Amino acid sequence: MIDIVKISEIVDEAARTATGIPQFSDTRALGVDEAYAVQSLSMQRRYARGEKRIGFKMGLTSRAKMVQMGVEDVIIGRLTDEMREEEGGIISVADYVHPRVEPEIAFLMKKPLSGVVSMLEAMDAVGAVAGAIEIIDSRYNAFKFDLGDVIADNSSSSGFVLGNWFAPDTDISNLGMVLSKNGRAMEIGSSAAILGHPVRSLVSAARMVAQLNEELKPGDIVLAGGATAAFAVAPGDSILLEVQSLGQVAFNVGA
Ligand code: 0L1
Ligand code: MG
Repeated sequence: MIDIVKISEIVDEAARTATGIPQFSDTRALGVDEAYAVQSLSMQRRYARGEKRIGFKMGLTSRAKMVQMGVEDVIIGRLTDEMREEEGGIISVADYVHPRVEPEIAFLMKKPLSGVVSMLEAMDAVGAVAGAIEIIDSRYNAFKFDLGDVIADNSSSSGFVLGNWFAPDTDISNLGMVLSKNGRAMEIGSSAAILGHPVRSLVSAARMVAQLNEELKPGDIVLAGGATAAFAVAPGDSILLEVQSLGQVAFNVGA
């Protein structure tokens, strides 16, 4: 029988110490429900150490990533206060196993939201929107995992940087996004690549938190998912995201 508690300890310790581990699917693949149970237990360990739950991230939100993983639905992970990195600051790669960055749209919730909701109901619960850079980091060696592995590993949730908040009625349906490294554009995309409209990702988040017996609360941050492929960062890199209508988000990478 699979030991959910033991696996949650292993993924939590890998995240805490930024140490790569073998994927569990090499020996016994985790089902989706088992993987979310592992994620919940590993998050309980973080909360017990004093980290605060501050929201959620959505993953596999682009068609390309779904096809790559052979899945039909998005995945969800939890955000804590310790994952937030300072805009304009320096992140330390020592805090990550092998960090990658991707351009995102973030929502700041002003009302509770959970269950099956429409896009209009979802937007009515949003207090502000922002450009954001997610710093994903799989704890699995060589970034290799199956669906159960990645869900168990908090859906690669590891760090994020937020830009300035803008009014919730800002049109975010099709915003140009350019993610650059050291002054060179590495990924160019549109917010429309996030499930066709980033608010669809918030609708999915509401459905999925309800399945986890949670809800989106006022003050929660929701990262809607990557608009392009992610790329690796290394010490010395300067990362800049420019989002049409939402300004810039930047940080530097240190040892
Ligand atoms: O945020 C994401 O879409 C990443 C989800 C997990 C897959 C990965 O780490 O690439
Ligand atoms: Mg992401």
